[in-house]
Amino acid sequence: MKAFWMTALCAAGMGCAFGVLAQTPVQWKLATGYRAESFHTRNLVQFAQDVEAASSGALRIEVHANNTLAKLADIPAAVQGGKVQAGETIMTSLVAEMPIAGADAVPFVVHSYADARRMWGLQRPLIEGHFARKGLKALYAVPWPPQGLFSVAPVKSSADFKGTRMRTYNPATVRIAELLGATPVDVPMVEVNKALAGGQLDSMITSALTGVENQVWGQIRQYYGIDAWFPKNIVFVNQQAFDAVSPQVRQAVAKAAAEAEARGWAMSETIAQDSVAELQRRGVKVERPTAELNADLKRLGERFSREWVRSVGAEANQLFIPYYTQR
Ligand code: PCA
Repeated sequence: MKAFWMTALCAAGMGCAFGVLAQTPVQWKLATGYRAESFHTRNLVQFAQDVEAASSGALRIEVHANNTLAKLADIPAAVQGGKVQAGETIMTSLVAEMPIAGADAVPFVVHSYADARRMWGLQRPLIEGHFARKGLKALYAVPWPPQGLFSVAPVKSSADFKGTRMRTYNPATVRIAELLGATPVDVPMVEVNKALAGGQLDSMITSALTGVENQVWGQIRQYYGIDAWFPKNIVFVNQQAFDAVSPQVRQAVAKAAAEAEARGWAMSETIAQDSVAELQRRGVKVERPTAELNADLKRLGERFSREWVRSVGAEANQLFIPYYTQR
């Protein structure tokens, strides 16, 4: 009861000192679908520690990694329904409910971390609006390293994909597999190693880091650094849970989130380079795509882009027009 009144007073903006709250800490569970060792999760744990320190223990965020609390695909609904207070997901998994989140996986729009930053700056208000309408508060987003092409055999042109099996992780990769004439095989990030070892995959488009985490060198011989897109993970909290903590704690969360975002982008960029080097050390051939493959992929990207803008409508223009004009 005491906790309830303190929370109510704090929520009403009655000014509650951290000292008082420290006796009745609030706890949020935060679910993620990625491994504990993944840089996104390490960044999340640091975020949780920063919040705890900055709020003098008034808010504890418990990070549950590796799909243990909720499966990656179920995390947004779990947070929306209040089963879990906070979560992390990959934004491109949200396209059914917020098509603009798919901007992250339109091939060959973003070519560098600087481009990705500019894109996020334009996309952020739209994404925040969609989250708010679902009763969620978006906290921060961090990109995966650029997406490259992994293959068990050398690929010379798009014709080499015909009749092969391509690992997919979102609607965009499914469409790309279809456009290449490959069979899409949906495999969660944490099961890529098993699927490869089981001989279920011939290729995939993902980050060099994901290749390293899944130790793909047993089967994968080739990595082409095509930098196709930079998908982002987004961390969010149930708005009611957020509103139930004091203004000072909310401020501590916002500050730690901004720091986590800056830290995460820097980590991603460093890890992008380290991961390619690690693939090479492990005997994966790191090559540029042939001119023919490159041209095929660019054509595919343009087609995907046209389809995407048409299906998303006004919001796509709200994002792409300033993206392409304000350089
Ligand atoms: N790794 C995740 C998403 C993007 C990435 O680089 C995956 O492959 O599922």
